[in-house]
Amino acid sequence: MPAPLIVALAGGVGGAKLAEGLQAHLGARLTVVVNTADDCDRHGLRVMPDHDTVLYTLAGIEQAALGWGIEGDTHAVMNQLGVYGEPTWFSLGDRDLALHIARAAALRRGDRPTEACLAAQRALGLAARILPMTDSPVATAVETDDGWLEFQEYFVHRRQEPEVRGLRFDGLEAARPTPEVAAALEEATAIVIGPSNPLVSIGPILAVPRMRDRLAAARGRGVPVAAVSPIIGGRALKGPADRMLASLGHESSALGVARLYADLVDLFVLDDADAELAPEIEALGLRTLVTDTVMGDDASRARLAGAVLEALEPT
Ligand code: FO1
Repeated sequence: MPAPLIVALAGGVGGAKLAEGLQAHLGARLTVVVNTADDCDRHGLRVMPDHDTVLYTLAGIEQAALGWGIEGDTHAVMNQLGVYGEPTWFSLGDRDLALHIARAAALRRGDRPTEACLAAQRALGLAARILPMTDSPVATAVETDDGWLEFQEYFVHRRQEPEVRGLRFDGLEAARPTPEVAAALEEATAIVIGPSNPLVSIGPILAVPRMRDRLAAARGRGVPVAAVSPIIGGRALKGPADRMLASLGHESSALGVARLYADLVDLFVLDDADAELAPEIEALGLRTLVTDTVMGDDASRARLAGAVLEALEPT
């Protein structure tokens, strides 16, 4: 029995919490493939919110109350940027800015985003590895009644208030999984889709050309794939996933998410609160694991991760 090599797909906060639980069990045997379609240029620096949220969470330094940024960070630079007339609605802490400055320097030296991100992970002493889904620029655009908005303009500046009528992932056609992502999926003994937004966090990862083929090839080799519902009792614990599912014509429920992943996964993990949906999810051809999926602290992150890993072990 080969030692487990788990690949998790994650977006922001929810996926990062499960990734931390998985890292507690797996250490260096965990690779997290993160969405890069939320990435944006701020003040001339490349910010990678989903990578950085997972990075700080796996390093144990994330802002506990918000899930992103660094706990206890200061904002002297942001305040001074405001003095110079720079926009300050996308709030970057001083220590967070150090990552963006170091990464911008690495990119200018010709490093790929993957290489720059791996260097930051080594510097913070991470056991697990985080891989951007692609090294090509991909940007989510959100269609609203006010027209198309850049993702962070929608998510942060407009506080996710506009109803989402459509999504676009600009740059996707030219994107490919990085060699590191391709190799990780080749070597994986199991794959876990984290409880992130299925449309704008997991969706872009799955939409990278060849990514679904590589996931299907892994399943064809008998590699089990699980997905953890980001929707509990019809609601997202954080973020706009519930409203976005509804406004884009899907059911905002664990069953609605299971339908999105039905052709990709073997096991669907849903919360005790949604136990009555299990039969309909199993009717899609999926195994189900009904458990407590709320990750309020490190112990509950590790517990959920352990339950998922156990359910993925070959019977
Ligand atoms: N989210 C906010 O709601 N307000 C912010 O000012 C903000 C700043 C920010 C800075 C760096 C970073 O990595 C993430 C940040 N986020 C902020 C969260 C970010 O918009 C979301 O985590 C993702 O884009 C969605 O998953």
